[in-house]
Amino acid sequence: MKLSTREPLDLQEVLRDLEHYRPRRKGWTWRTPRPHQRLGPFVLEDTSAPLANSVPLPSAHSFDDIDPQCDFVVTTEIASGRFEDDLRRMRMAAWHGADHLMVIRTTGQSHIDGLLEGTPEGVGGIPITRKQLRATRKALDAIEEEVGRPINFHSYVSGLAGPEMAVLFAEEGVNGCHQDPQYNLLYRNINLHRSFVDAAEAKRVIADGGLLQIDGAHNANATAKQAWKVTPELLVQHAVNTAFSRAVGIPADRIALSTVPPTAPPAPKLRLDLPYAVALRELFAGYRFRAQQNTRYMESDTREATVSHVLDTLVSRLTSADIQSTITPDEGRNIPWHYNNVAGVETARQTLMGLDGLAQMLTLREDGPLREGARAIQERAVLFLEEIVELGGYEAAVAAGMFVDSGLFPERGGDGIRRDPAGGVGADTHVAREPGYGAPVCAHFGANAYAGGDAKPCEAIGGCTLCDPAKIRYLDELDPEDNVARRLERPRAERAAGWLRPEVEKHGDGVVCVTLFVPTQPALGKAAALELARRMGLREPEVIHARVLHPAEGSVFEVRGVLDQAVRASELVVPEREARLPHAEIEAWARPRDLHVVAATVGEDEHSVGLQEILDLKHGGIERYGFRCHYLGTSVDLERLLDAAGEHGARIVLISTIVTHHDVHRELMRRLVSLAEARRVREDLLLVAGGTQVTDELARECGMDAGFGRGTTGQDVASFLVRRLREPA
Ligand code: Z97
Repeated sequence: MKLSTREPLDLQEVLRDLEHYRPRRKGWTWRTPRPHQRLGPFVLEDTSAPLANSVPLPSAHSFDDIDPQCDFVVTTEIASGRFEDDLRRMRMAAWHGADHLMVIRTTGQSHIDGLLEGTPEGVGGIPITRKQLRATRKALDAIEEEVGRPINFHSYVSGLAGPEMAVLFAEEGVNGCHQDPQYNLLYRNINLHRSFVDAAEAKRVIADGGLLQIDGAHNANATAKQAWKVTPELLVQHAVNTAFSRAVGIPADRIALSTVPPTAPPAPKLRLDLPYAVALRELFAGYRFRAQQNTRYMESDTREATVSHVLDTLVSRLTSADIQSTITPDEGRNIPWHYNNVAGVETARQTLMGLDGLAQMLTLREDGPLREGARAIQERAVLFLEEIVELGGYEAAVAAGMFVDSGLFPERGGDGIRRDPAGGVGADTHVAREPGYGAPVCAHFGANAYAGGDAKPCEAIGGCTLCDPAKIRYLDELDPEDNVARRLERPRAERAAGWLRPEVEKHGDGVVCVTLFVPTQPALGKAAALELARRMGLREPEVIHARVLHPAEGSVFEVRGVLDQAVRASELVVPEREARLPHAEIEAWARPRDLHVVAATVGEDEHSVGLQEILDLKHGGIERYGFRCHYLGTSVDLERLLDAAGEHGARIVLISTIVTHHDVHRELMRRLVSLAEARRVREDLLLVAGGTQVTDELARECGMDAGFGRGTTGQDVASFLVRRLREPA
């Protein structure tokens, strides 16, 4: 399957002949570091190989459109509920720099003691099935070719069906997974013995399959009442899972410790988070770190979340991270939408590029509060381990509620999670192996009658599914209604008919979000915002974010609602942008003609940078083609502008108007046109306006000859001028 950058992902093509699809590669891939990389006007230090296709950061327009890629792998977590919609989002995220795509699974799947098949719809994530994994891997194989960088695909192996999931992942080319028996026990109340027995088997498969394993310690941050106080325990949780994983055979560089800076401002974030980050990286040197972003204290303010994420990323850069995992800044509202996944990824890469080369300029102090704080956390972790031993071991500690207790150990809050080692989901389901037990498969933990000697264990059956994929049984769909083919009927019909609807998550869901400021007290303002949204025609309006600006003066609301409208592509008028003329052609025509231009920002507008870029030789403006530019300055009176045009014999008048209060930009354009008419010079002049909110349509509506908005270059303006001036009169 090959993608065209100009075409949407063809889901029919993804689904075609999946039965025979095999992943192109297996195992985890890191980025290729490229220190001292020269890109555009800069030399960058902490970067990796560039992408073949991508969308650069917005400010890149000012820097030759460079799109440096940081040295960390960047994750985004996707949770739409329909895998076919996840795929489109994955493609967008990959273009924005994500190369670790995690899918959250549907609620409750970790309690299902076996595998699911087909492509049912999920809640809060997708059911993980063979078909869903295979289709996703197939799409990602094509997407990684499109962006020119390997993409790691990831989901969860914890849960009751852990070993089965691990085998499925290894068979289908999933590259990374979460696996941590403590997660089962603490957060899903799955039986302790069952969880650890399963974990041994699952970890063995993960080791042989070359998958990267991420642990689950971060969940204590997310669950504890006071997340910054569980830091000693987090070190213990990492130690338990890491030691277990090593004992089973996962190499250190395939073990990633999942870590979250535990606080958010107004907490003194770096003062608390940095010593913890240092303590962790010191104790676990040689392992990989998956730095995740803090969600514990996030509410619904995406701006606030973004600032916390930037600080989290700073902690990563100041210490280390192999993976910078991003959470959408709207996680607190439970609506991770397409563009919020992209926003999370962009926050990470923008921050990391901004911090490029930091380690060459700063070192963390080896004395003072950082060292003392790190040391204190490490000492408390050792005390924690000693107490576990004193209590009689891990089972006893869990039974005593030692974990996820919000006291800063050895203080205790008495609110830890208690589990009965003999209880929980799946209690008594583990069976002791008989002497002589055997399994004719290659990835298997512990005693196996088939292992030993030179032959592979699976030779007894002529190959296991990991050695001979032809043995894999592929089930297509089990449910005639709840499947991807059914769900695609409407999108396919709509696409064929050229209908376009807004969406945030699922094809054509119609969801839009409007921002309103209402000038009254909060409760009344909220009621007004909802009613106004209804009057805009939005169904099921819901306030997803509110922020008081002043208790009496007003609040700002973000309202989500469904816009039940579709437009037909064929009925839309897309203004055609004329291609730029080549530099040489513009110059050959303009230079010999000695054309004068008068230019100014008008009204009371002091924003002159944009206009100067259009004019100045040094910015590649129109002077380079031989236009004789007379720049009159800022806030210039319109009469004076026309006087100057007369004095210089100018054919061309360029005005720039950025300010739009009271529609002053329209007003100025209209007044210029009527003044020129009153002086009977309108026919002799080309009147051109520019500004961030100016469009060609708007300028012409106001009687100007042309308008230019954001992103315009001197070449654009010069192309227009030459085309118009060389037209026969
Ligand atoms: C993450 N941001 O890092 P279920 N196993 C482990 C986990 O941490 C999780 C699951 C399984 C988060 C997203 C939190 N972690 C979610 C070690 C979940 C998921 O299907 O929800 O029971 O398992 O991944």
